[in-house]
Amino acid sequence: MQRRAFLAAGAGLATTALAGCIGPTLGSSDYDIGMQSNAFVPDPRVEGVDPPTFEAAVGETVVWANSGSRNHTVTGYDDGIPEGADYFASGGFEDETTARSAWENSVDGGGIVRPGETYEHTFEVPGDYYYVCIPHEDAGMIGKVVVSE
Ligand SMILES: [Cu+2]
Repeated sequence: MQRRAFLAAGAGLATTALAGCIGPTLGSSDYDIGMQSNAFVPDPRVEGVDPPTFEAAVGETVVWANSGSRNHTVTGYDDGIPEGADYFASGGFEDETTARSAWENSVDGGGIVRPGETYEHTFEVPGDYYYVCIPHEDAGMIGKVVVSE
C-alpha cells in the first residue's frame, strides 16, 4: 500500500481520501501527493491546524502531481524549511521571492504544474518543510512534508 497525500483547497470534499480522482494523463501510482483545488481543507493559517502532511525519508524523492483541472504550484516557504536544507519550488526557483515574482509576472513558466503534470524534489535534510500553491494560497492550499532520517 503506497502512502498517499492530497493537497486540496477550495469548496467541496473535506477528505484526504480522494482515490479515484486522477489527472488526465496520470495513473494513481504515478505520484505521492495529488494536488486539486476542488476539495476543501481548513486554512492552516486561520484554523491553526496542521496542513495535509506527507512523510518521507531522507534521500527520498517526493512526487507531486496535478490531479485536478486547474494550474497549481509547489512553492516552499523560505522560513518554512529546515536550516541548511535546499530550497524547493516547482519551476526550480532559488527562493520564495523569485518564485512568487515568476508566478505574478508569468516568467520562466511561473512555476506552474499543469493538470496531468508532476513536480518532484528529493529531500536531503531531515525536518519539516512547509509549502504553498501560490494561486490558491488564499484558499489555504498549503502542505507539509516531514522528512526523517
Ligand atoms: Cu493550487
